[in-house]
Amino acid sequence: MRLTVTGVVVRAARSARITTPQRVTSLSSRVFRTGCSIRTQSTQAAPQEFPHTRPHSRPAEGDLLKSQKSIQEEEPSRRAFQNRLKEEKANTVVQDGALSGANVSGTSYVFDSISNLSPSILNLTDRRLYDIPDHPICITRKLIESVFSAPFYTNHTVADPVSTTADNFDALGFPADHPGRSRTDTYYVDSKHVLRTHTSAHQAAAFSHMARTKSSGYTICADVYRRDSIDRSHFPVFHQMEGARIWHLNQPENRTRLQAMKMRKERLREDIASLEGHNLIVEDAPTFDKARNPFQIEHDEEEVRLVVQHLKRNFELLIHRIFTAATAAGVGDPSTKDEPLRVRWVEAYFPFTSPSFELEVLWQGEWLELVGSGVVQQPILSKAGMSRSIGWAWGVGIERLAMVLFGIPDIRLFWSQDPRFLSQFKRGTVTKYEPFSKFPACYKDVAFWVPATSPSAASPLNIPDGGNAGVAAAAGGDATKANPAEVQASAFHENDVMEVVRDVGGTLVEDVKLTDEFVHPKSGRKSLCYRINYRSLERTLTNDEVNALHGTVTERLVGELGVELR
Ligand code: FA5
Ligand code: MG
Repeated sequence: MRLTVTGVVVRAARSARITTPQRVTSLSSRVFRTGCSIRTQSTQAAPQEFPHTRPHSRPAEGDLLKSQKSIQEEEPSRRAFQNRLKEEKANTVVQDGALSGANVSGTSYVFDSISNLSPSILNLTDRRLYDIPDHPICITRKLIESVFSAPFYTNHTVADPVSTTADNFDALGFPADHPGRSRTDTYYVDSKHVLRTHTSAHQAAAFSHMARTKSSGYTICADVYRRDSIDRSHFPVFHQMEGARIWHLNQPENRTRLQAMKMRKERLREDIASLEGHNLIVEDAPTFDKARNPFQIEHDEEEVRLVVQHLKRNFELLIHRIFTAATAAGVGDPSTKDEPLRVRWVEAYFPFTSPSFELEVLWQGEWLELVGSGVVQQPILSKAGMSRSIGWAWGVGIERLAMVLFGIPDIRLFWSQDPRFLSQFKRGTVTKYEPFSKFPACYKDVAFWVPATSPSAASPLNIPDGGNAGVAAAAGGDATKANPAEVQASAFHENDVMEVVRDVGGTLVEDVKLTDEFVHPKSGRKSLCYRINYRSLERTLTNDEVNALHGTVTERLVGELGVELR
């Protein structure tokens, strides 16, 4: 079903200003703190830091499995090591005999049997690209904030990448066996802490703050981490922004609850009517399916329809702004620039929203998923002290928007420190990215027999094996993204191969593809062959350099994953 039709044509210009003024400038918002002390601060465009609300130093469950005696023996040296970590260089793995750990964002973590952080990922935890004014990630963040701004929204960022498993999974209703919890998909700092897999990890804290302040909405931007496949649109670190809007129930003493609900629906209608129009082509079917994507028992269906309508129209407005700015900057296929933009809402399933939706956009001939969203689960709002409120939340991938906005073809470029990349972007401005050169690729194959068990699959806490080769979308809650047609032996996970390659090759690897797979007819052993494409974005790699990298990859696959080379 098509709802809105009329194309928008914006003529190409070398550089287009973002069309909306940066309305965040007059924002007067609050900082969220442990306990209740709240710092009020007036800002000039800078969003608020959104710190953790829970203490970090909980005992690791792996330790609880050990005998009391061994804990007594180990405890003093463990504590001394933990103290020492505070003085160590931040974000590097420190080893001391049998103990290892790291200082991440000022907090010391001693690794346990669940930890699976690699040095290369730790090294990326303090880059804060969303805070560098002339960086495309920051420019895109500001553009989103200009649509979701005061007086309805306060805008925040969170620097500390570590989240408790309680915040990242439990508080959001992830079942114990959800594939998103798997060590093959998620980076565990220790058994109780992860590198956040999505910005929804901050929902509980944000909603509690909203309950205290009776505020109506927020955005939170942060870096998120997922063990994933390697190609031009996947990187183990990317950026998300979470947005939420809540309508509280105001019930004056002389009104019944029913009358108050009626007034709130009226307010919702007014809020929808006040949204700016747009002229995208929107496919929006099926909008609701009561069996697959149900209304919540606490909700009034008519009101949910209004909340969803507000969510969808508001997000469409953002997409309209982004694509208008991109087209004006001359980004995209010139042969289709006069055609109206097509977007579609499809059903999705998250443990923390119902009903849930994703928005996809037709970009260069393919449907590209931009955002996951839905009506917030009422128990989450109730737990935060808002049992009588209703609202929506969404989580958008900033790189996905930025690649479209600036025409950036490879996600690795966002991490480049090459001035030929960085000098192309200016705050508040959308410019078409001009590739400075394409350097030659160097392909290397590695073929091996898969072992019967793998390090990631073995977990004393029974954190599930992901079982979804190369698909880490489940770490954001969407379990339907896990691929049931598993091609690997169940104890072996492709993401472990990816992690070794990423750790050795870093941004010098463009992609890794499975090129051959077979099972030996007699022994039943499985063989896999991966093709690794080494290509720098900044220079030509020498043969010796690539051979050395590939040699290290091969050695580590054997040493760490127990594969047998063919
Ligand atoms: C989530 O992460 C949910 N937390 C979103 C959400 C928030 C739903 C609030 C409901 C309410 P998902 O895994 O689909 O969902 O990721 C959200 C968006 O992040 C995607 O639509 C996409 O734009 C982006 N994204 C996901 N994986 C990647 C990736 N590997 N690389 C780049 N962007 C990604
Ligand atoms: Mg998704």
